Amino acid sequence: MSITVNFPAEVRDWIAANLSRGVAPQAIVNELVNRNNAVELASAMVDAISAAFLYGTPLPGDKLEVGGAPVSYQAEPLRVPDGPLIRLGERAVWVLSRLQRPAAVHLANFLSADECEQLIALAHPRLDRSTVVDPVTGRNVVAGHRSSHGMFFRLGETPLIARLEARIAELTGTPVENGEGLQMLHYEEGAESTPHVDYLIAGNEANRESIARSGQRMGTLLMYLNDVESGGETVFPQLGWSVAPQRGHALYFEYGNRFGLSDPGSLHASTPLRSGEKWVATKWIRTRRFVPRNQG
Ligand code: PD2
Ligand code: ZN
Repeated sequence: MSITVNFPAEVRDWIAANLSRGVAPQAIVNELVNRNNAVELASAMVDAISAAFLYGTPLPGDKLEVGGAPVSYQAEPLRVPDGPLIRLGERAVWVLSRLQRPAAVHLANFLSADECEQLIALAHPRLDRSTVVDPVTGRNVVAGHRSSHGMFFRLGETPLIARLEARIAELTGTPVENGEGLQMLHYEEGAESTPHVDYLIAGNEANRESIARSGQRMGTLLMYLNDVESGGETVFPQLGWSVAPQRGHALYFEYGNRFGLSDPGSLHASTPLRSGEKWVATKWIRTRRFVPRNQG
């Protein structure tokens, strides 16, 4: 049986702020108990915010259900066509493997060698330290979890970009306009991307605004633009699965389901590059049309 109790906004925001800065959930529960909350209520409040962070759902409102069923993520099948060969316009793309959770497909021949080289040539002069939106100010800052360099193309910026975006839309069964601008990443020796999820956590205002403008991120397509000799693999630590980059290959994985939950099992990283360089193009896909900041 569950009961519904009031959840004051200031308590909710205090818990969210502490979880965001890495305070252990149990320490937050202890502090709430020290402030005269029953341990069951303190645990339920911290669990509710932790679940919102884990599953990328909105923070709870001013009511809290105590003793309800625990949340869990149900994976849904990809909209990617079946079979070992997928025809996307003129292009024949080969399926190397598929995975159920997170729903994923690993592809060969998604891009031609010429397309890979053109993307690299267009991006090279525009590279900068990889950035993310600062949780507090909402401004772009150097990304703590990535030591690569990167840049973004605008949607449909060149005929090549537009052609690739149409191919991605056909593969994923999502509209072109749901895609964020294509991001190019360049890793040099030692560069990595530490474990993270790509969906947005509603623990800060910048992410809440982004989700309100464009919906949550629901899928990521990684396109590998060069052969990598050593290191630089995309790994999924909770699965023990790793994908080695190879020119023209792509990895598509989805982590959003129709109930608005995101899959924490999609946690992934790029291992430190041991030699040479690594070029990747990333397309993040939203549940709705992507509206960049300042264009809402
Ligand atoms: O470069 C990669 O393999 C990689 C791994 C994890 C890129 C990203 N995440 C990303 O751009 O989000
Ligand atoms: Zn990522």
